[in-house]
Amino acid sequence: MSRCAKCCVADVIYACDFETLYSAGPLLASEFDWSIFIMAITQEAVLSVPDISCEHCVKTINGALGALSGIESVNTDIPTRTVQLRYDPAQVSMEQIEATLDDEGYSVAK
Ligand SMILES: [Cu+2]
Repeated sequence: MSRCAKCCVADVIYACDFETLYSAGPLLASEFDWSIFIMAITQEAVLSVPDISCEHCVKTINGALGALSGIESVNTDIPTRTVQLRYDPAQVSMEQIEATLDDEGYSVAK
């Protein structure tokens, strides 16, 4: 599903609940909870990576994905062999994420 830029902006405004913010009166940028904004512009994904087996894998994956710009958070889990991540699709694509994992020797199960 691809959405136009206007839809994305509208989504962010809606998700940040700017209506409530405006009715609450002036607010300094330092007082605004920017995590809401980050949650609104980023996407969450859970990737199944069957080759995750140990702490070394966790370090490698977290390091490689964490180095990409647009990756907000990475959480690699050994028991479930999954990589949970939050990323900004405007900065990094799922193709780039999968290619990075591939370069490290991990393929994503479909
Ligand atoms: Cu390992």
